[in-house]
Amino acid sequence: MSFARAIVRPPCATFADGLTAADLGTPDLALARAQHEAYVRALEACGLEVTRLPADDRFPDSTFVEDTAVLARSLAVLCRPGAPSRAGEVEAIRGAVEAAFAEVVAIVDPGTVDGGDVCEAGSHVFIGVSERTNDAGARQLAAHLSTRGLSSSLVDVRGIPGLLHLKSGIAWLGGRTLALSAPFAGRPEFAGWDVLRVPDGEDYAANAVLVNGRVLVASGFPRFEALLRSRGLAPVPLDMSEFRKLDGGLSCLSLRF
Ligand code: CIR
Repeated sequence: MSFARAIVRPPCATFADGLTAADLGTPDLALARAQHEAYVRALEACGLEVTRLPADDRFPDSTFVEDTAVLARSLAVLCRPGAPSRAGEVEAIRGAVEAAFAEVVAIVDPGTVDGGDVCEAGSHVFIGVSERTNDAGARQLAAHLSTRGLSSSLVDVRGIPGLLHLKSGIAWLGGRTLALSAPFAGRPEFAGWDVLRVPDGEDYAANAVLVNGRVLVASGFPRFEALLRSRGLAPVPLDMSEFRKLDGGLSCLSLRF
């Protein structure tokens, strides 16, 4: 799976009011914007054409665009975020998604889906059932994906301390390889996959993104980086400190397609 394009939205003036359960302090907006810019440059260095949407002060979490849509093959699925404060972000992204995809469908009531719960792994998609993505939403998404020949399976991630979304703890690294953080290691949902276990204490790094042969990964996790290298993968470390303060990972800053 290679990517040609990405959609991003820089952190807005109200960014520090975003939802968080992390106890890491208040994010610094100027630093977040600089980190976001470095992230965009990394996507461009991987060959992607990046559409930068304008910052949107109405929605503090609007820089986490990944949660608003699932882009799989030629299909775009608009999500229905589980957090009420984020509901309006979907309308705000709709135009950009419709400009790029001929077919756009949507998750509807009573379903809720956050894109951060959706992990594409080749022709299979893992869908997390979380505090944000409910069973109805996961099943609607699975039905939409099946129309594109994508199989899917549900992974219950509720009750895992400190974990917001499925992709906060797992990443697809190409082929049959998955990076799994401790809470996911050994779970039957991943039987038969080649597992790269994220070292203890480096769980945050699990939210890595494979982009055209390179792996964007949060900086500061040397053992995970070394593991990636040992598998012939090229890590691109990026400072995510300000996004982490809002429970945000690296994947959630872009929609890639
Ligand atoms: C939220 O709680 O919704 C945001 N503060 C963070 C969203 C992070 N999204 C993601 O990891 N996909």
